[in-house]
Amino acid sequence: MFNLILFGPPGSGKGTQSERLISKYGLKHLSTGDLLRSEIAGQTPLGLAAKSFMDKGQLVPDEVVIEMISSALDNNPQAHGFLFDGFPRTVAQAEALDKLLAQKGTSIAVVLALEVNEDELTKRLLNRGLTSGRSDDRDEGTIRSRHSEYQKKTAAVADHYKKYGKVVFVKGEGDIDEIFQSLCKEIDLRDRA
Ligand code: B4P
Repeated sequence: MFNLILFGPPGSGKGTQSERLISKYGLKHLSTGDLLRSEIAGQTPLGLAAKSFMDKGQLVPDEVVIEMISSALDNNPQAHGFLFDGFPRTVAQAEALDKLLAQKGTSIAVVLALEVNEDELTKRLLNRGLTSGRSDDRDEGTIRSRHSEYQKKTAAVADHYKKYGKVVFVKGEGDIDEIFQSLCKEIDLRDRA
């Protein structure tokens, strides 16, 4: 089983590159952002609770997203591997993920961290907000809050996996196909058996 985390700040290209990577490598895509938006669309109690955090650019509480990922892992026993997109976003989430994977006799093979400067991130998200219908992409203040949540709570996740030598930084600016090739190169360097 080959499990990877696609890591990076909001707007760094995680969702964009995940689509391509899952199709090339046959991994099961687990995006907590997508899972939460689907709960919101279904107007479930979880979705309604999550929306109030997401609209403010804040992280949804750890216990909510950890439970979602735990169910998703249990519901996909046939998967050859998972691509985690937008998860883990706190050290507590990372520790919970490591434990869940260990219970299944597997672990994270690599964390691919996309690097993009903040002005470019803001530009991309405002641009996506013009067409996506996502309330968290429309307002520059909310986007800045998302960056600040990232700096305060999420950046430390890279340090957590650095301890195990699992983090590789990849330039996330420029041509989408070239970034994809850089990510593939890192995956192909690792044993995917
Ligand atoms: P997510 O859905 O994970 O969204 P994101 O980080 O904003 O987007 P992503 O990084 O995937 O976007 P992409 O670059 O592909 O999270 C949304 C919210 O959900 C969070 O703020 C939080 O509230 C909540 N949440 C999710 N997971 C959570 C967790 N684990 N714990 C707690 N809360 C959680 O796309 C951005 C734009 O850039 C697109 O328009 C794309 O076309 C463009 N783009 C991509 N690559 C480009 C390139 N190379 N050049 C130019 N444009 C590019």
